[in-house]
Amino acid sequence: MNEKSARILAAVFLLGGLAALGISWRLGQADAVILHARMPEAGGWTPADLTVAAGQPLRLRLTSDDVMHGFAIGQSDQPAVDVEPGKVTNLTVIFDKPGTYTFYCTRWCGPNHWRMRGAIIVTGERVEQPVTPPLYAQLGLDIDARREAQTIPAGKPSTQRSAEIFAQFLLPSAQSYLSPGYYRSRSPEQVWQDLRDDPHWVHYSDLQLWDAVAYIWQANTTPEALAEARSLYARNCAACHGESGGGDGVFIGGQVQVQGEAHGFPPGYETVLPTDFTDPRHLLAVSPAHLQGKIIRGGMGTGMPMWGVIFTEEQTWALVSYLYTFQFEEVP
Ligand code: HEC
Ligand SMILES: [Cu+2]
Repeated sequence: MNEKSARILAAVFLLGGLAALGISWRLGQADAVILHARMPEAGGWTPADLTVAAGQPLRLRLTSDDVMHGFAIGQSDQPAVDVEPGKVTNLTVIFDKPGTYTFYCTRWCGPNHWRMRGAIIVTGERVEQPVTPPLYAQLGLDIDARREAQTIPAGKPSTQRSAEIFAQFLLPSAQSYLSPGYYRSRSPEQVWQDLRDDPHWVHYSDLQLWDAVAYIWQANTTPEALAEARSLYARNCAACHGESGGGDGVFIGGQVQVQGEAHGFPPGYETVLPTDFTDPRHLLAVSPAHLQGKIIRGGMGTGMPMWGVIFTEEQTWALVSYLYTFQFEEVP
């Protein structure tokens, strides 16, 4: 309903003697927050912090002062809405749980688009929840250490190739290789080495063992998770890491420029390029726990954004599985 017809409706109610309804409608408009979107260089979201009580509606009137932006709330089911220049998008959201939620821009509005974030502080009685640290922290992994695989496959490992090798996984001796605890804490290269050192697998060739590594990866994901992650990747990661994972996304030219400046260095100084996920020496040397840790925490000044406040834990694991599709032949 547009504003004009709402006003007319309210007037009609007033005439009908329902004054109270008209007043409450007016209050409803008055407590709406006007949220302006601007490119990060021009200030990002204004205001950048919003506060609302749990269970209370937060009424937003979203508008853009420059280009097309998008609005979404991290770790919520709220679908993203477009924020168009010169237009107002009304949105009402209600949070049941107190806490701090991150809202962010969903349209690639410029090279610093991913910096366009704000916070919604939801007040209320907090139920103390035990916090489980992410797996990389539990394992004490240094996710900033450079790693390089010494052993890489001669070709792309495939889960399609050999029925014989997969029959092995039905044997009790191979079951522990399929457990999430094992899979998540080891790099593909370490898994390969474990199999190579296992007397049960001694008759298999190096490439067959890589196929087994791919099988372990596939057993720890689902086609649905990969499909969700593919779209998350296309929307949130491809602009830097590249559509096909090569680290050559369309925003890289601009990003390298802003990198140094953002940290007070001259342009082009201290730049880190996005990881090339198609490089087996790199991706096969890092475990799912490492990749998830990087996604959650971000790159500490390297330009890799922090996604922990945006995605759910399931979504981060799905993204991790998806990244290995740049190394392993995909599930048909
Ligand atoms: C603004 C550019 C940018 C975007 C967007 C971006 N990244 Fe990155 N990413 C980087 C840069 C730069 C690095 C390398 C520096 C580093 O490792 O900290 C990196 C590194 C990583 C690493 C670390 C790899 C390793 O082995 O240490 C992972 C994993 C990763 N990105 C995943 C993602 C995912 C998943 C998304 C989307 C949800 C994403 N990135 C979006 C720039 C970006
Ligand atoms: Cu934007």
